[in-house]
Amino acid sequence: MKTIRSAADLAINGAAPAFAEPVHVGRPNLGDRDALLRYTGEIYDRRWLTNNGPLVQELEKRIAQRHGVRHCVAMCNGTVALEIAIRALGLEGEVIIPSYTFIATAHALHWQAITPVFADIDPRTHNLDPDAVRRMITPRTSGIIGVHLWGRPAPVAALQAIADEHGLQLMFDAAHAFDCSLGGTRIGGFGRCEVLSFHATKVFNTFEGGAVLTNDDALAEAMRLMRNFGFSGYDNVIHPGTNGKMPEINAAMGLVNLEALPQFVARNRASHSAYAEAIAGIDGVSLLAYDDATDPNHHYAVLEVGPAFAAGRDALVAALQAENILARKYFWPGCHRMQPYRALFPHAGLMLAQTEAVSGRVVVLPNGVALPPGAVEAIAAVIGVLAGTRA
Ligand code: T4K
Repeated sequence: MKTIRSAADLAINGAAPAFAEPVHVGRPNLGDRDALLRYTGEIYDRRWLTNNGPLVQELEKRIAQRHGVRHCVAMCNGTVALEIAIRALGLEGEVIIPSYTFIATAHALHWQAITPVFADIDPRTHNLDPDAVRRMITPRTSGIIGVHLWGRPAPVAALQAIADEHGLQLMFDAAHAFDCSLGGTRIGGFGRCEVLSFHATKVFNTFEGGAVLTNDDALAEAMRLMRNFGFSGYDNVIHPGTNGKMPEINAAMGLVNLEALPQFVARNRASHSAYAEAIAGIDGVSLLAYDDATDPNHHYAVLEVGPAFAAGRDALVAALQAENILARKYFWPGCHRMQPYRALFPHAGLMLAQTEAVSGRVVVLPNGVALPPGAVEAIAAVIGVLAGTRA
């Protein structure tokens, strides 16, 4: 691989890119190929492909155990899991969420004619600021959806206190937080329920997939009905519903990846430390650190580009992408600046100063088991050259 020491070595200035193949942020973590093929053989032999099959049930059991909750209701993806959880909780009117999240958090509400109301974040954690949440409560507010962004738990106790005080439902979008803990407690049991995503790009994937975790028996029962058209046995529909079922092949992938999860997390942790070390001493950039009370999966390596980095965040992303390092500006520019929310709430930004500031300075760097050798060093070298701190 080329050595990057000065501006002349950069692909934006005409040099060859550092990588011939793209280096992705969301390159899937993949467990044992043969194990997946064995499960596939079993699925063929059983001729049972979906509709609450045995592999889905096994995966649900293991994920519920792992997260210390009574119920895991597996779904076809995280967005449908959010939609079903929102509906099962009876949310309506307005629901407070961060704007600094993946667009699915907002869309899952809007899709059901519920208004997402965006509250600002704490710039230190990138999660909802409880004081900002309080400011957005109106007589139409029915609930709050906290997001455990980057796998860092949202301020669950403060949000629960607000929910209790105002008679609101509280649930969490835990799409990033598989296997993450707060004060020794795994996420899954906070609020009324928590929603996981098992998308290909997540630390733990089932190709596509998701789940709702809850300790509420009645809620779990309602969501099981809702994900299967409301069927209770043959020919008997007792509840409104949709098709949110997870197929068996997805559950097979999940069982395989669950075995390999400790290796995935260990690799993430190691590359996170390597990034921190490699960029230490470069002016104007820092890697988002985790609090001591949290045990994260380290899946997202989140770089913050401050005002002292004269070249600016966007120039850095362009320089990395020219090297075939596909760093991402997650979650720029914030949901409130995307449609339909931009048109619906043209002045939302006035209440979202920290969201606008944070989304303007973040770059998510490639991570995961597919991170190629030399990537961390090459990325740090590009950052160093642009910062002007390396000759
Ligand atoms: N809530 C939150 C907070 C979320 O972050 C998400 C999903 C959800 C809810 C909804 O859960 P799901 O319904 O998705 O289960 C990606 C993912 O599609 C999305 O699942 C994820 N968040 C989001 C953070 O990232 P994009 O639009 O950035 O995807 P895309 O196609 O640009 O892929 C990302 C990178 O990964 C690319 O560089 C390509 C690479 N990649 C992707 C796939 C699918 C691979 O190398 N291999 C692959 O198979 O949204």
